[in-house]
Amino acid sequence: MTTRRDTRVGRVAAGVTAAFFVAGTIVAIGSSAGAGESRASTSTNNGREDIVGSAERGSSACTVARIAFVRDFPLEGRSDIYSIKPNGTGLTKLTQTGEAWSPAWSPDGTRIAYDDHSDGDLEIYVMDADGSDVIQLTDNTVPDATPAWSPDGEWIAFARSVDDIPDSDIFDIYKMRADGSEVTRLTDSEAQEWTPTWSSDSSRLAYYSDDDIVVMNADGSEGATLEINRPVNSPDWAPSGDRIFYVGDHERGTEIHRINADGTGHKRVTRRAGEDQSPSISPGGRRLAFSPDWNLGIMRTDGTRQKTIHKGRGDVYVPDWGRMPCN
Ligand SMILES: [Ca+2]
Ligand SMILES: [Ca+2]
Ligand SMILES: [Ca+2]
Repeated sequence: MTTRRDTRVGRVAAGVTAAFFVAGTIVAIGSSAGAGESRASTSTNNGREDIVGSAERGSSACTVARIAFVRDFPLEGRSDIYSIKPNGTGLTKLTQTGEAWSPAWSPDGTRIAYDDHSDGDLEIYVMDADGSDVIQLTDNTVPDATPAWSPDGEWIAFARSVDDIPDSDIFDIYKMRADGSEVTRLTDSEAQEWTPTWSSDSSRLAYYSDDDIVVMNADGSEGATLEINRPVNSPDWAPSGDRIFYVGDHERGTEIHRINADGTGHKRVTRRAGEDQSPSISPGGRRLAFSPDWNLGIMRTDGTRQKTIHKGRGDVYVPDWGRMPCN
């Protein structure tokens, strides 16, 4: 099975941009917050980890948990990035282009990297956590997608399609400095490779490669495919324990799994008919955000206490759990 994220990358890579762009232009008139905004949950429990202070990370800095995600309107061909508190309140629309995807928090929680199709191919941008001060990092005619900020703040890994062939799905993994300089190619293969994710010490990367997950050093060396007996996608490297969470295809939908970065210790996390997509581990490491049936959910990393925190018009994709400095 192909995930809809895969489909979208493929669609963009295929250059099917006319309808996409026209639709985006039309709906831009009504690009303010959709009807779903008013439906944010009023739940106020689970606040303990939402304000993460020194207990979990050895830091005295006050931070507040925040989940960025994409809301996609497939019939309108429009997608924007929002953020929300893990208790389902405080929904905020961050982008207005209708072409944004793949939010990725900076480790200090002040910035969000993302990809956007506004200039005719995908480019990587960064914005402040409130959506202001947008800076474009890549500028070319090939797709640049799925950024991931290294935990040390130095690098942004991403995927780039290396040729101008409109229907090419050949993406490789790159990295660049967080200011867009020092673009460095890390892989060179015929595979579709995207959605890189960093190890907590910023020394290694895992990424999707043709329905597998590959782990390599952050300089591109020693790439090794994890032996997993099913098609997989959407790896997310947990901040502790050297574990990688990912999505596996099953007969009755998709499930979230985890495995150690050395390929040992596999464990299935979800057991639910329907789609469970896009795991993103909380900075504290105890919970994860995910997309159950295209809504926004959270649960503990052992699969318990599953809860849908946001439903709205459109479909939810690619949540990224970050933490913002307290004001
Ligand atoms: Ca580009
Ligand atoms: Ca461009
Ligand atoms: Ca499932």
